[in-house]
Amino acid sequence: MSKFSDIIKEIEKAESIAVFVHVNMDGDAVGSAFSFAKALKDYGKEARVVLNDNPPPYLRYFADEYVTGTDEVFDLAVALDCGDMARLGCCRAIFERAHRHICIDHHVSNEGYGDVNYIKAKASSTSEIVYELIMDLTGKISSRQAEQLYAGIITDTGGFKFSNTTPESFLYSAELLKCGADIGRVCIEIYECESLGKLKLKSRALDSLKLYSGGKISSVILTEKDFEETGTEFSDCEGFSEIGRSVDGVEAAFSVTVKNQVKVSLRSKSYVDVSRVAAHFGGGGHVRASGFTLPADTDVDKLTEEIVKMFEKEILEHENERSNSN
Ligand SMILES: [Mn+2]
Repeated sequence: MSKFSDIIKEIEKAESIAVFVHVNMDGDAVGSAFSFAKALKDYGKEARVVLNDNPPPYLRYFADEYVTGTDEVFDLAVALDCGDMARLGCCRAIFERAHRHICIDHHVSNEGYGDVNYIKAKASSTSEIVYELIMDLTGKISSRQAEQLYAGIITDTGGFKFSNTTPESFLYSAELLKCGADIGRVCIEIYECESLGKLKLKSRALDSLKLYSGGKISSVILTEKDFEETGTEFSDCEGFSEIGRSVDGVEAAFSVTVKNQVKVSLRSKSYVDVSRVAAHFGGGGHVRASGFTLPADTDVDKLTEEIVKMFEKEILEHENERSNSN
């Protein structure tokens, strides 16, 4: 794996730098991208954030200047929090057109598609890596950057609740607080600015909840109709994949969202490696949180059956291993 010094060398050589994130951006994507772009500017570079889309409402507070398309050819393109090039979406061409490429990420499935790759699967979030990188690059973090990075850490760790939380998640958060982050404000922006439509969509998600395999597996399914009737967007179901996992006794949960395409999120509580199941469908992610996308005309019932079967197999394997070791 490359080191920060390799990344800094590339930054030094470049004049114009563009920062990219994954489609369906989340708090980590937005937080790491804008705080990093600011650090690049502080370092004397011309830096720009290039997004696929406008950030969803709950992340708007964390966004600074960005573009959603450009003909520019950048000296250096930096992809943050993006497990593979396909997830750059329509920004992929702009990324590929740049002269040099850096990939900074924490997805275990990332094979490294840059000239320089810094992939640390143990990091809770890309924001955690970017915090370290900024400290090496400029050694300073403004209160604004601190709020952006803190947003990235708390969204990817579920507010320090998920098992991907590291000692660094806490240590850096403490540092970010010292840098002037208003963490109360950050939480209000992310968690307490829900639209009525989003809450109604959540109620539909709860209604759709189903259990399988004696309650070890759960599903949540949202259809085009649910979005239409509640007047919501895809980004409004952010975080819903955790609903199924929160049920007592559930080990593996999945959510299927039908909106222009079929988006599946996989979650597990303590032992199922959902990134393996996601990889089977051409997706990827983390051990406890992964996902994949399929075309809109996918047979959802059949897909549901397939996922349940794969989860059952993973659960059974684990139970066999446990009884063998006893
Ligand atoms: Mn992330």
